[in-house]
Amino acid sequence: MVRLSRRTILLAGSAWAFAGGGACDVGTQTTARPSLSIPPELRADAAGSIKLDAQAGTMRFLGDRETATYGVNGPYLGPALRLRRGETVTVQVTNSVPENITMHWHGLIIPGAADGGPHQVIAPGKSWRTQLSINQPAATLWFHPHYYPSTAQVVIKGLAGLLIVDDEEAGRLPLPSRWGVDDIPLIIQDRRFTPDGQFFDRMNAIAVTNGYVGDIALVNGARYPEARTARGWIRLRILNGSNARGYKLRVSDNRSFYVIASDGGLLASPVELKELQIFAGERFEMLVDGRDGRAFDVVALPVAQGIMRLPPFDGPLPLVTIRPDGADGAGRLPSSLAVLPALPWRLPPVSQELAMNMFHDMRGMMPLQQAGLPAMIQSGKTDPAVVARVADLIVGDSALSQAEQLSSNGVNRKPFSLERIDFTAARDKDLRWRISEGRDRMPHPVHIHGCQFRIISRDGEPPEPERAGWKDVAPISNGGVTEILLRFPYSASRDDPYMAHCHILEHEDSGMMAQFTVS
Ligand SMILES: [Cu+2]
Repeated sequence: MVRLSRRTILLAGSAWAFAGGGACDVGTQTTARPSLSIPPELRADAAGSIKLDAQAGTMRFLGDRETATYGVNGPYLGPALRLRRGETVTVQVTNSVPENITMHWHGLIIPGAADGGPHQVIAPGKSWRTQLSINQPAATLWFHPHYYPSTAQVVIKGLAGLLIVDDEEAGRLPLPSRWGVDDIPLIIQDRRFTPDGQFFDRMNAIAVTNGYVGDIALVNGARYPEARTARGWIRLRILNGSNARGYKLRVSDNRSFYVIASDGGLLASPVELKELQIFAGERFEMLVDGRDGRAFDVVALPVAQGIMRLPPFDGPLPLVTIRPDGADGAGRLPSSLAVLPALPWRLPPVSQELAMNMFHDMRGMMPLQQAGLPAMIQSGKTDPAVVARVADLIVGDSALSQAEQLSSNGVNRKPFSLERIDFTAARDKDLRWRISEGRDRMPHPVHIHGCQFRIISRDGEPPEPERAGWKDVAPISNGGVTEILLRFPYSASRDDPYMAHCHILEHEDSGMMAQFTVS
């Protein structure tokens, strides 16, 4: 069950135009469709080493126009790293792009020195070698740069990839697991292009307040691609790799799907849903029954946040078509998946508060109000004049100075500083943290490095069943409070601290991040 706040319902109102079955049966259109590209799997070589090269390239996202891009071992996005529990690998990341980056292993439980946070800078032309010892359950994780304060811009250009942990327990389950055949990765991102076909990217007041607002959805780097898959149960490994946008996903013919895993691994048992909300940085794995061989689309429905409801996100938007009409698949849906430790009956006291703050949100909200956006959302009808005015603000509002950018947002009333350790957490101990939001009414998907945690409660209620397993992103919204139970098995020093931050990358790059040591 997805719980709806009063405000969500209010905003949804009559604009909820989704008409149920068949409304998105656009998969049969005859124009040429791009094939879904499947990122190649990359395992450690015989010497236990993996080489990643962040490089510049070009892609054609829009017909014949070339867009300058970044990618890892390719022009856009990267390979799917596959690591096994118990394995230790050496990763060498080379920076062949003309700006500073880092490489962060999002969701991997590793010491601060290997984490690839903002302190582990890889200058252009340089390499960074680190060891990763894998000791956590099978999960769909990902990697992306984490350089402060320009993570957003390099992720927009394409620096991100999947990191999949495999283990014996998950391997014993009969889940679909043939990569690209019945085990399909979907990296969902939104983008906006300039008139000359380049990625739009500007840190103005609209962006640091609302996050990046694209007007095109890409899946694995293509617009509305299609995939031929095995006929049978199809596993979709979904990464919301968007800078800011959250999605409410549905399958086009209204068939149920079964969520089997959250950020950090398998759930206890599958969760049957018709709709799944996925915030920036989150991953879910789901199984869809494709035994009938009928094509279906994964569709994005409008979300509560007004600016994220601009066209084409103002109605059901098909993201990708899956045609399960190949050879018979072998996977199936087990009734139970993994043993998740029960939350302790007696919870530890709250040892850390993390309040997400927006110091100048009115600077980014007022112009939208003046442009008539909230009124349009309330009316439930898309008004081209309002859409044009808001689009003018998104692209036309001038960039903030760096000083303005870095002081726009914060955690616990302070904008991020690389020089200040914000707090210390105890190692190897159950900890309870309380994450909250001010009065800005923005969703903030909060990511904590160095651990996988469990959500104790969200606004006083238990988490949705699909968020009751291992998580590394805790969404908070509508002035809410989320409590989490976490444990750090490794240390993080003053030189290599862990980060706790909002995964809206424009918030992260404008101060909504804190750093902490573990000892
Ligand atoms: Cu945020």
